[in-house]
Amino acid sequence: MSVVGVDLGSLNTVIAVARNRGVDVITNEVSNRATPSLVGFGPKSRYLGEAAKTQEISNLKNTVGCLKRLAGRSLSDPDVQIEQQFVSAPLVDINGQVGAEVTYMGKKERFTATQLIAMFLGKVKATASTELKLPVSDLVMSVPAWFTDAQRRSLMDACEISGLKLLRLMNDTTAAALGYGITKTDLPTAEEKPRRVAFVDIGHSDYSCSIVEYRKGELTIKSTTYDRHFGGRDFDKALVDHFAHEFKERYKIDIKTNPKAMVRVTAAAEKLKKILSANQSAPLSIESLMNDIDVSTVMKREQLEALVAPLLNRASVPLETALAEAKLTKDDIDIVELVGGCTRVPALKELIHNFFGKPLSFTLNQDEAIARGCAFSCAILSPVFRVRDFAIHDIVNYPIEFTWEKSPDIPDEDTNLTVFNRGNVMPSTKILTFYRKEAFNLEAKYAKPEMLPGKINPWIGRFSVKGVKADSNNDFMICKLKARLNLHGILNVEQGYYVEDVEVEEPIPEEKEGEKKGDKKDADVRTSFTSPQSPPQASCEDQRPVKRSRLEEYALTSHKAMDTDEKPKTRKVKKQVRKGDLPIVAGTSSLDQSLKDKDAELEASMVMEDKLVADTEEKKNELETYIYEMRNKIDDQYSEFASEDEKVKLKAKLETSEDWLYDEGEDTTKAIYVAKMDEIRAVAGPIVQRYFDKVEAERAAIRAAEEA
Ligand code: ATP
Ligand code: K
Ligand code: MG
Repeated sequence: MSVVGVDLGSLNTVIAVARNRGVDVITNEVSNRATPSLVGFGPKSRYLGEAAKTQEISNLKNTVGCLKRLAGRSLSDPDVQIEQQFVSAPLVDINGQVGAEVTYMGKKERFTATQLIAMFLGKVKATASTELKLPVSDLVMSVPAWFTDAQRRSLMDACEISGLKLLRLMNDTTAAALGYGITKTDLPTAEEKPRRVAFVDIGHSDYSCSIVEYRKGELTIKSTTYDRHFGGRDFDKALVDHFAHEFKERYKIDIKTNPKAMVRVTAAAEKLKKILSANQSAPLSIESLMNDIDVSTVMKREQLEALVAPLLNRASVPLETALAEAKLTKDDIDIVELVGGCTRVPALKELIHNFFGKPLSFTLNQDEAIARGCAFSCAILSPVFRVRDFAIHDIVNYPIEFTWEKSPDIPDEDTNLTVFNRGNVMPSTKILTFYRKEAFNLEAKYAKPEMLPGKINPWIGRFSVKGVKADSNNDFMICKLKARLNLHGILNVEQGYYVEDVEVEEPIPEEKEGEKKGDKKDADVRTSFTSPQSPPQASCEDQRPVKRSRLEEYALTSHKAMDTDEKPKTRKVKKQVRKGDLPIVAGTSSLDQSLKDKDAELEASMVMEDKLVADTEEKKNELETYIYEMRNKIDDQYSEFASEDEKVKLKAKLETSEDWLYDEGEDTTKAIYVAKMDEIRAVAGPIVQRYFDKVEAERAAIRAAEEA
């Protein structure tokens, strides 16, 4: 079984695998350690990753990038309109989901963002499996911390469609933090002051900062903040806008009217930007950019900095917010670690350095840290590896509330409750308690839509609780629901059951007598919901109860047994005993299983199609190579093993085969290439055989001589 970590970047995707007691980043089919996150469509097959990049300029309308940023979005989302500036294929609406329209195998086709991501992940899977020489299934993948439930579910569906088993969706900076911490042997103990590290990740499209506290065997994310539209591509765009203007003035060409020219200038701008990270000035020149005009220009680093001043001016905001939310000051931060390609920009490095007032640390590989962290996480979660456990306490970024219809039996019941707050630990489970006499529904949604990216629908899910009825006294059923914000950062109501109050007599634990703990226990039940993972206090108490008056009736009143004998002291306690399950029917933004199965089937058939095209191409190449090889050898190596007549015949065969290859054989089926090869082999075979017989005879003679 494989253990794989994937950093799905908006520009590049990095794949790491756990093996040989370590984690390695693997290379793809052209030996690159990062693969372009691109999907392209052609007349016969798809182009995935590197192939899509190679075809990009000649296939703009059918190439889709920024894949993950489209996940879980709708076309009308203003954020998607921003993405369209960076995606060359036209984005379209597909039943409320954004997708792309492309020409594939000669036909106009539409694929949802989820399908497009699944296609790309299929390539990731193939790359990993080629490298590991194993079928790949389990993986941990990274995601921006600011992704919502719908965005995360889209990525999860994509994994399923591509036949991958996602063990965890991990926030980008959390993955970097895990990679950093898991290898450290000198972390403070539980009693000591934690080590505090700020991780700053600025990539191609977004910027995140997490403040992380480390103690032996665990990390806790204290805050994660972000700028969702801040990255290398915004630098590139500023440069392109500048050059578009310059070229209009100087060369009288308008590159904005020419998509190919735009792409070429964007590529050149990115290169120039990178050179400016190490140099004070850099040239840019492109031949025959438009209307046969060559362009060339030079830019200084300070010019670039002036062009991106609006970005630089807001670059410290995520850092300030991160400290404020972690309730820490700059002096509390021990180490500042930078990851992501864009943190190589000197102006940003300087800004971050000045902000924290301490030297920056680059102990992590900037481009690979997140993928490595994901692979570590996968190793922790996978049964095949034994890894020192490392606890990861992530954080809730958007508050989540539940709403429900008022119970007809509780006229003054509240109808909403915030269950997860920003800053709460994630993953976590909360138990919600309802008093009901009949089946009911509840909905989960983000409590503060204004915090969400773009115009993402705050709705998370609808949960119908079945099997609820009044008991024989026409009294309420006490319904308990387990709401879990899970490892992926998505919300589910995982379980429903009902309980009954039963009075039991129990010994009073000596040490707890009259102590606070007893009170806490009461609080546990008195409040409307509690978190089994954190002590039942503060946060629970702070929440508004589902319905205070009802709850008080059920409040647990523990009291000492009244007898004053020397007998062991006992008390009567009302305990809630689980009596049975309540089925829950959930509707979320995940795809219905039937749709997912359909997409998975389609994906599998496209994979087969691509494989057939690739195999056909391979057979054609083999044939071509064979023809050239035989032509060279027949007058050389094989010359003495063929009669004149055989030579003439073979050469004629090679010539007609070659002609055929450039004519009707240019584009045919795998079977025909194989047949053609067999035809040549039939003629060449006896000659080659004689050659090998001779070689073998010589070898045998040498062996015999040695043994003699
Ligand atoms: P994201 O995390 O935003 O989804 P990503 O993970 O694909 O994107 P990275 O690989 O971290 O992004 O970074 C890519 C960006 O970093 C590109 O814009 C690239 O041009 C930029 N970059 C890489 N090297 C340098 C450099 N030396 N100087 C300036 N920018 C650089
Ligand atoms: K990346
Ligand atoms: Mg990234």
